[in-house]
Amino acid sequence: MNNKIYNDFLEEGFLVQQDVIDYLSGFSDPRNKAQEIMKRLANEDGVITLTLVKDLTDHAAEEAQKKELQKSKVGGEEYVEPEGLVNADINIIKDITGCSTCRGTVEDFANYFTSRFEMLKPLLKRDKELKRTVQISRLRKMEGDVSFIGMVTEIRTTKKKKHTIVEIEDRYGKIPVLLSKDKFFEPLLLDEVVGIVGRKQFRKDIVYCNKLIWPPMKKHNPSVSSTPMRVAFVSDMHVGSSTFLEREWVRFVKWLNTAEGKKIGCIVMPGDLVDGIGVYPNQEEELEILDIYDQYSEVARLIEDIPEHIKLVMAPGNHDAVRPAEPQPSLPPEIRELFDREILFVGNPCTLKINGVEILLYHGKSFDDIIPGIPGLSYGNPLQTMKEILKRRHLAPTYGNKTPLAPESVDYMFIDRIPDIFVTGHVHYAALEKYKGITLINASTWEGQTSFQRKMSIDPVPCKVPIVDLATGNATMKDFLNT
Ligand code: D5M
Ligand code: FE
Ligand code: ZN
Repeated sequence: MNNKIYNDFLEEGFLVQQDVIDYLSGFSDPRNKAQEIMKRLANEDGVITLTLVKDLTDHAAEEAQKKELQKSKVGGEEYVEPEGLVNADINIIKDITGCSTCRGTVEDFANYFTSRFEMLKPLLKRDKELKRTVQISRLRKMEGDVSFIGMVTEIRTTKKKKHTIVEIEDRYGKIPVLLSKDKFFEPLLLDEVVGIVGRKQFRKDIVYCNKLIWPPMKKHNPSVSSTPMRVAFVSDMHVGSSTFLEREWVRFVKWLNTAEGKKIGCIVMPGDLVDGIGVYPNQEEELEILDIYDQYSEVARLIEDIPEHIKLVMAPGNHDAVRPAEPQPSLPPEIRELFDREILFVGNPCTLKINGVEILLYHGKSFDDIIPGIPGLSYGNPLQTMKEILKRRHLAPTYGNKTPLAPESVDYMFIDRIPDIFVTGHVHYAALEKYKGITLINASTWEGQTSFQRKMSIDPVPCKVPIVDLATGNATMKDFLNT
């Protein structure tokens, strides 16, 4: 039976993990259940994971139960939730917290890169020009048109003619690929996985590239909440920093207590809650609070007056008290216990659903590698960097430069699901845009310019709050700096 279910998925073009097959075997009619799931996942790309399947099966059961309950409440009439003060229904879809298996061994690294490669391969294979790819080790004996998939392990420029040569590697081989300076090629990042279409001469150990291929990305059809729900995004508070903007923060919390503000049902905080200790040299000169626990206790005090019904989701960033290697797990118990209200602590990155609307949150540390790696990107235009991330289906394409990565056996930084909302922080900017059906957000900061940022010419845009109405998909930005 298990093989049959597996083949059913394969026939429809889905790659499925073994634990999904095991899970489905527990249903009375597993093949039927599998068909039902495939129908609902028609727009899904990548590997079908157990979390995804469980989410679908649980959600369907929950919806049916809710409908029944609502019918009984209002005698068969359609039930409408009252506006305001509604509770957000939050589901975690993907999060490393509690699932880390890596010990940093050589084997872990090998598995990690294989996972990155294997996850991207089926997405790239959807492009018709990559239908007949070959393993790189077989290229040596080939000539004429060739196509293959591999990881960029080196980028260099030829001395005289200034062409670009990239080394492309798969599990079994490696080959240089020439990108002629006379042709336009979109920039490549080190360690990213990409498709190559080119020409090869017999016995010449180089491929002349005609085209680089990234996973296709069609326009996304975003989900909306069936009940009123607004979510605010608040990043990079940096509590403890001497430039923390407390007056503006208090203004924001006061607004949350107005009739308009109370329509917010959830605040998502994608990292750098505190400024931390020893994050960069001589940081203590810029700190108001010198103890990490005291910094979190101060966060707890600052959120005290946020209305009770507003759910808070907190993820860590590179200044927070968890391992710096991404994916980062959620804040540890000794920090959590400093908060006396209920908070949903999640990892970084994290995929979650709020009232059925899928949000990918990522603090954004990899911006520090992507921005210098791609000509034209800048700290003042984070949304462009987010588009480059989506294009590569990877939150941190370059390994081990400024972005520390933990070699987990499954690549948590791979974007297997296109979110409805993609939110980042880190660059202390505020921006909002709809892109291919996805709401892109960079969620500002509550820290004024530091001397480090002055040296780096980083001009923060603080105290802005992006707000998304999940029922309509409308997104706005509220300013608490100049009001
Ligand atoms: O990051 C605050 C700002 O500083 C943000 O714009 C990124 C930038 N930043 C942080 N670290 C680096 C490095 N190593 N190189 C270049 N730019 C950087 P925060 O994470 O809040 O300190
Ligand atoms: Fe920050
Ligand atoms: Zn940061």
